[in-house]
Amino acid sequence: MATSQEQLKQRAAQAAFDLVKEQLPKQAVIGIGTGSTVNYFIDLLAEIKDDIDAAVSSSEASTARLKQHGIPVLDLNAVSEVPIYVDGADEIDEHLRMVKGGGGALTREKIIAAVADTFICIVDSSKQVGRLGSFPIPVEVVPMARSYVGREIVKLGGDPVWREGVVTDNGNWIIDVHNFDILDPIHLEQQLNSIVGVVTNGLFAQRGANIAIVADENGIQTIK
Ligand code: ABF
Repeated sequence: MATSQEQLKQRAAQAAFDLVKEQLPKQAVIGIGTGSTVNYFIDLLAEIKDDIDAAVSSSEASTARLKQHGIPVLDLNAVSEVPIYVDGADEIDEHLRMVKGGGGALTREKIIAAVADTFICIVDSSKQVGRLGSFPIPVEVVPMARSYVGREIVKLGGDPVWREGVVTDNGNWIIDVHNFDILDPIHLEQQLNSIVGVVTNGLFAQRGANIAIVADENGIQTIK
């Protein structure tokens, strides 16, 4: 019987857990992303909670799950080093550049990724793409700038759709941008960042993952 996507997510999370158990320094602070694949990782992390100091978290949802397991969650401002950050993605290419933010947590995810020494991305193989952008690029915006940012995105060749009804953990709104033809993800990430009113965009290309753990039918691919 075919392996379900949920089983593949669990498989990726297990592989990341095995790697973290081996490589995370004792009593370190670990960075935790957001999403269903990360949730499997959080549930596994509980097994070694006595060996870690605490976590820093990319969303209220992940914070709640960590605390349910009795794992302390610190404010990032109280932490000077995050050796490892574990997070999922909506798309990842061969250069370990990603599209993230389908879950709406892109800003805090990108902040912890910036601080972390090693970003381990855990995905099922359906997330692997040759070119980023089939998944609409999430852009977190200050609410008052939504229409202006939308107009600027059209000038860049994208089709902006307001994720109506969604407010991020930071109190902002999200625009999902369809149909970008992304030849240079780093350049587009920089262009989106420079639009006044944009808080964060979901292209993680300037700072991609260091390691991708990809679960497929045959097992695990670890890409560096
Ligand atoms: C998160 O991982 C988000 O950036 C992205 O949307 C999500 C993927 O979620 P899932 O693991 O549930 O597919 O970091």
